[in-house]
Amino acid sequence: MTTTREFVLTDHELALLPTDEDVAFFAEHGWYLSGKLFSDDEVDELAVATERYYAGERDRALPVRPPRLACWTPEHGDVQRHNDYVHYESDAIASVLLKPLIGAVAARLARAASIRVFQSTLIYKPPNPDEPSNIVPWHFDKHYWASSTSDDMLTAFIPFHDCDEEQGTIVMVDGSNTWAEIGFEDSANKHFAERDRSRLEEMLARNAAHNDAAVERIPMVIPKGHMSFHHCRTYHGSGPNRSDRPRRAISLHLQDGDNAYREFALSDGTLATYNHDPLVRRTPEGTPDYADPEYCPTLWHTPTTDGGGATHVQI
Ligand SMILES: O=C(O)CCC(=O)C(=O)O
Repeated sequence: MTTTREFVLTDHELALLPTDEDVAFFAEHGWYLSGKLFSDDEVDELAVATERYYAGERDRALPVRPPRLACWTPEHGDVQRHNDYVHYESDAIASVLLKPLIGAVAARLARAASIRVFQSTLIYKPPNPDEPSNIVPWHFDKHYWASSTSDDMLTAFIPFHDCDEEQGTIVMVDGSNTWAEIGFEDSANKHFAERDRSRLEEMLARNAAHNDAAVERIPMVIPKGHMSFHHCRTYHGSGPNRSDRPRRAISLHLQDGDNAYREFALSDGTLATYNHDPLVRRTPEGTPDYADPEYCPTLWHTPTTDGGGATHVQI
């Protein structure tokens, strides 16, 4: 499935790019609330496409099931839902989600020339204040991405509606992206749902103290069509959904163009892995290729021509 994508922004979109001050803010604080990157119609289209996904519609299936795939199905019941690789499995989702403007915003924030998709996770928090699975404990994403070389990866959290604390919006720990880390342990490489929550709370408190920093929680109040971005070392989490509506969103995880697979040894000598590893094509060196356009399409490539002309990239 090779297509040609044109990387060009309209004047309206150019005005939505982060300013130099926004980029400096992101570097210091580890989060950024964007302008309205999707129209209401685009968000509604995305929501409809995800309803069809939940109803079982797929354009293709993963050829193998990776070991830590998030894959909610109705048999799991009314718990928090996570589904990975939705940009791969559903063309209707991909056609809205993979909007170059999102990549252009991410490229500015990461100070990168190009941005590829790393993962997309469809998320649904049922409206039940007592549902324990709705709580997302404090964590940062680089822990899951130990087999990636980049320290500049980032995530766009994209709700399908206005999203506030009552609905259990994502909450950032301000400035935690700049902290030095202590106490890294192998279990950090596991998804938060598989880890001991009290250990995660304790890890955050210990790391804050080590950095002489307070834990300042910043709930992202996100209007429809806007999205929050966070750096891969920013601690974040989220609370219960106390509203009468489901909290619906996609986390679009992004990698800068330089990111590649690396060997990262865990304490027992085994290598850290990511779900892509059994799926993506191999590099000439025989390692997983995190630039495989099937799974990790290019979302944005900054034009290099002086006149701001469009760049066309085969993906
Ligand atoms: O769903 C949430 O509240 C958190 C999502 C998350 O952890 C992420 O986007 O990296």
